[in-house]
Amino acid sequence: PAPRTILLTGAAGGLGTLMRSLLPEYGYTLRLFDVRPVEDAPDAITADLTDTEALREAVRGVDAVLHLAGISLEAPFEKILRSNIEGTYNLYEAARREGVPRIVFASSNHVVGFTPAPRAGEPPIPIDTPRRPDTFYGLSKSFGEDLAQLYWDRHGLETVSVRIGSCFPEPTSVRMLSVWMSPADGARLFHAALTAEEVGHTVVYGSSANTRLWWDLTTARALGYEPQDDSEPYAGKLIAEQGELDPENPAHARLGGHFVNDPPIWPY
Ligand code: NAI
Ligand code: 15L
Repeated sequence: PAPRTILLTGAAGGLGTLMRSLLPEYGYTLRLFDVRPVEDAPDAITADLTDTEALREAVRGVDAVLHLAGISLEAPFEKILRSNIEGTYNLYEAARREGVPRIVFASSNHVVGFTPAPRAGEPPIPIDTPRRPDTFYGLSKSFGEDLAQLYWDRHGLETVSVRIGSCFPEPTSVRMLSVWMSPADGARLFHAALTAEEVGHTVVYGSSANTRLWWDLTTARALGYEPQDDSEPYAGKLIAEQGELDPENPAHARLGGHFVNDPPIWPY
């Protein structure tokens, strides 16, 4: 049967807020979870991913989890370890114990962030390209994908890991023209990931059907995802303001953009 009741973790965040407004149209009832209070949602569960009891209760009886909670940018390793690595483990363990059959995991393009972006005429980056995390953040998402594989192989808990590009209302950089996922396409993709049959552990890139797309959407389309949007209408204005991407600039030349060379915020 199609999943109906979904636990949405990270419900107070940017993507969580977008999905709170878009996913109910697909017929889902959302249970909300975040360490921060969720605006206008008095029933939301306010708890940390380290709170294993709260997680057990939160997942009890749901048909699936859309796991968006976590640190969404680079941060000191200790923080990433707690929220993204241990936090995601705690969620999977709660789901396994409560018999939740499927998790849709918000992975990230930063799992493969050091991969050179394809130049014009080169083929898109395949989903099985070697992982090259660009940050501790990307490394934590790589861990999440492996955790998902383990829980599928050992416990039959299914996951779709979505390596999201940039999901914001509009693209705001020239790089984002290549990696943008419109919120409406995000909801389409999460819906496909929640409802496709027999996904085992499937890894997909998450973006719209951008003219300048850098990666291959075959595995996403195989779930039934049909993107409707393209960043191209934003190209003229963004390129006029920011210039074309410079292949000599590492922050332009690799999938992860500025994540690949932002100044380290951790002490070496
Ligand atoms: P965000 O930072 O706006 O939201 C993340 C939410 O998770 C926040 O509301 C935060 O309070 C919550 N959270 C963080 N640590 C927590 C913990 N220990 N326990 C409970 N809740 C915790 O990020 P955004 O943009 O909404 O992203 C959502 C997810 O999608 C993140 O996992 C992010 O890594 C991933 N993602 C997002 C992309 C995007 O374009 N928005 C791109 C690639 C991945
Ligand atoms: C991510 O993983 C971040 O969570 C998001 O805030 C964006 O920076 C996005 O990647 C991106 O690569 O643009």
